[in-house]
Amino acid sequence: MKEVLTLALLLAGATLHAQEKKAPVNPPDVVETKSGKVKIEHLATLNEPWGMAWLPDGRLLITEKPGRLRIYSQGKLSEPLRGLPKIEYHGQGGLLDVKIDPDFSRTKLVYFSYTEAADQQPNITRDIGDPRLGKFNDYSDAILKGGAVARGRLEGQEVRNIEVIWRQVPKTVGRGHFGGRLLFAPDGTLFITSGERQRSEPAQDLTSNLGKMIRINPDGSIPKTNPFINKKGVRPEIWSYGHRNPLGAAFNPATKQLWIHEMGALHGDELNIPLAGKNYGWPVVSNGNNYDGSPIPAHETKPEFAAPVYYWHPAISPSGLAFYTGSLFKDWSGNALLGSFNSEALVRLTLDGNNVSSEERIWLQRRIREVLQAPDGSVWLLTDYKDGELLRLSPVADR
Ligand SMILES: [Ca+2]
Repeated sequence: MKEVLTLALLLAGATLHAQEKKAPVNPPDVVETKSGKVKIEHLATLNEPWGMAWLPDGRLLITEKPGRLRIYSQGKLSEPLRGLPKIEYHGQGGLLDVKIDPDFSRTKLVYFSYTEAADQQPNITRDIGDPRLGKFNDYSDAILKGGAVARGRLEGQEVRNIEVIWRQVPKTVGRGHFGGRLLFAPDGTLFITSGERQRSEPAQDLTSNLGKMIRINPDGSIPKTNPFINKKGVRPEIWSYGHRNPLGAAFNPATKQLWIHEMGALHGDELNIPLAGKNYGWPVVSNGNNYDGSPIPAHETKPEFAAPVYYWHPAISPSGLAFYTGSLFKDWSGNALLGSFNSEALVRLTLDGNNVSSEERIWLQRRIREVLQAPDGSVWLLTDYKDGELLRLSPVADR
């Protein structure tokens, strides 16, 4: 009987994993918002697009999770660029974010995050379960792997001289939560969001770099101003810890501070301002519960952990974050824009200092993976599907 139950659970997990979210058939091309009508233009179709970055000449780098990096320019997508390392594409893992060097015009360096398999694979057949993950336990994936960040020179249709500048430690089997967003700070250091690989506890373990905000120099060395640089037994690239799976990071231009959001478990998605050396509480505290329904103490009960500035219950499952600084959307100046899977929306937050004063969910009927402001002030989005979209949002002109 017990074996039957185990098999049933395995099958349930496998079925869930195989269920792909279908892209909507006739999504809207104009939506009504609090600040007028917004036009949605479909620019290109991509296979699970994840991250994008502008090149100085106006072309756009876009990643596809299965392991392709393309350039979108003048209405066309390029063939995949050559030269990328071997990428382990499975579940939430694959080719993730892309950014260009702050000094790109001189260095031609592009940075990308991805999932890599370990050279030596363990002799096991499947992952070990964690009841707290409930239906999100994925027993089908036995590859030992972890997130990595590499850089290389962009030359024509090729990325050359690839060097790996950071790796998640330790590599683990199965599950998701790689994090993987990249963000250059105004001082030239590189922030990386590192998820806790659905293992929870590593987020509090300072000998591991899982469940952390990471800060390194572009060559992979450690900035001397990092909070744990000289602390014995602590990984020096850690900026802040106690994070779950952050998939959005941006600098707030009003305060010059780093903002991130992170996925909660069963609800409790968070908006955080990660300060050097601070502990953000996962998995000890959360404003949500585990997927099996077991409770987690709320942030308010343990003030020793830094609380989120805002949270979502029920969850929106945020991915992608940008602060709007353009002039095309006149009412959006200084607002935080987030993509959302669950609510199939662009989420617009109006801020009052570090507080969220209002929230608007612009229902696009699509799971939004990434948000990027274009040089002309339009807002470009990626959607999270096998046949995902590159979208351009702009205001419908007054008549
Ligand atoms: Ca937290």
